Amino acid sequence: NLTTIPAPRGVPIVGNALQIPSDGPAAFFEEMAGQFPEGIYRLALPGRELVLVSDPDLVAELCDESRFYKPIEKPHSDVRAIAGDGLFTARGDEPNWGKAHRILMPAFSQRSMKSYFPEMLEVADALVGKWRRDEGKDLDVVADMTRLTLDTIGITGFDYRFDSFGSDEVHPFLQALADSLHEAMGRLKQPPFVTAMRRRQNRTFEENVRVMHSLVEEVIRERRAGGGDDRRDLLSLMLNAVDPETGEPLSDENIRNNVVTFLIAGHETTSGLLSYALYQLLRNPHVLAQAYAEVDRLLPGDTVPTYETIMKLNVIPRVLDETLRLWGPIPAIALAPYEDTVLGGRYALPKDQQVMVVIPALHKHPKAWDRPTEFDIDRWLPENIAQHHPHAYKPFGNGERACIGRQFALTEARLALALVLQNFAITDPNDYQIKVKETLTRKPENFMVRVRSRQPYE
Ligand code: MNH
Repeated sequence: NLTTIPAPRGVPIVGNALQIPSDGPAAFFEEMAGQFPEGIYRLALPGRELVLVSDPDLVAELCDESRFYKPIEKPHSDVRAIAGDGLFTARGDEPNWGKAHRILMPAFSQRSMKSYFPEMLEVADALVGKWRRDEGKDLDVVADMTRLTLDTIGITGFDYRFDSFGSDEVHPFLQALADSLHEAMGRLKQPPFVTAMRRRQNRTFEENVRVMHSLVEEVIRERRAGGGDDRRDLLSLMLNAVDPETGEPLSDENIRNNVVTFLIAGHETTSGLLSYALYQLLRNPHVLAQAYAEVDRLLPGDTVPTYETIMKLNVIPRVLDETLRLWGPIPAIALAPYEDTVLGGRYALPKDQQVMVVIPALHKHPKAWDRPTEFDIDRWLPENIAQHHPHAYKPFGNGERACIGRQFALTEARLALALVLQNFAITDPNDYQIKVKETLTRKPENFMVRVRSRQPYE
């Protein structure tokens, strides 16, 4: 009673690789998912096969951590050239994953979020300041949300000031990151011999990695040189704490890799989330009105938000939850079986077969979601959450390899959105039609808004 996993037609040797558009695979994976009502299909890529799953019941099986692990294959294996054995690209059986995970977990507790709050507020205020200066002009939402999230993880995590709001230029770290991620993602559909031949691109890739590594090594050197370390941030934990299980500290190289990892993972996704959230609010004026009403009630006039106020928000968190359903910045997670296994009672998977969960298709699967494409924040009222399919919503991944920064991202995003709405009336002057730009994550490309201050001028 085993069934073959359905597949679209391909061509010899490169299989389906040529069908994957060069500007990124996520939209293609989602579109193909729509053509296979089974909720599972496979693609042939040079030298390997990929299984793609969007059915929530099949995803539920994949999320069983006793059967499946997170494999470090393409694209993770190419991103590993940037982030090494940092948390995101470490293999689960590498001792350095467990060590860093245990050492860093306390830095993501609710208590830690409260301690980061003043710095999160300082950066969010810088965003408001820039938008006040730019009132009436077209504002590049992704660029400014990226300034916000990069500066926030820089200051809270490492006491490093990118000062992105002080410059019109893209920070060299970000340029190197964008170029190297583009290269890493491009390798997804290249046979290894083609990658090896691309000498000039490979040299540029290495130079970009060096730019990022040397900035991070400088940050670490400065902290060490600073002597007495009274901060309780990610960097001080990594430099001073020992793993409760082995009693060992992190190696210098692993610290470097984790600082790189947090600078990247700590900003790319949250900037996408905030950008898509504004996009959704502008397209759903009744929800925008609810969000304004909430902000005007909890933060009247120019009230300065506290951590406690942000935790009282109710509409804005649901806006973020629903944005993550429709536009989660990470469009796929990868899993693989420890042993030969059978999925859904009918699809044979050999040991270590890479399976991708096609998150945008899962998040709109008709088995799990009514009116799947409708932006409805009431899905996230507690009584409705209780009715959700338990494995149809994975914006932060799964199990122990799920996002460590979830609370950090949500705290930062709630605050930023609340402050923006407290201060500005927002319009979409160009009637923006969404176009998605894929890097490792996805973001709305060329999304411009205009703002008008809601606050009296001093
Ligand atoms: Mn985050 C892993 C989504 C914000 C740091 N993150 C993941 C994964 C997803 C994810 C999905 C699992 C990836 C995989 O299975 O390969 N992360 C998000 C989203 C946001 C986000 C949608 C914002 C919104 N992430 C953040 C922030 C930080 C962070 C903010 C840090 C401050 N994330 C990580 C790290 C991992 C990760 C580190 C890897 C965790 C591990 O494997 O141990």
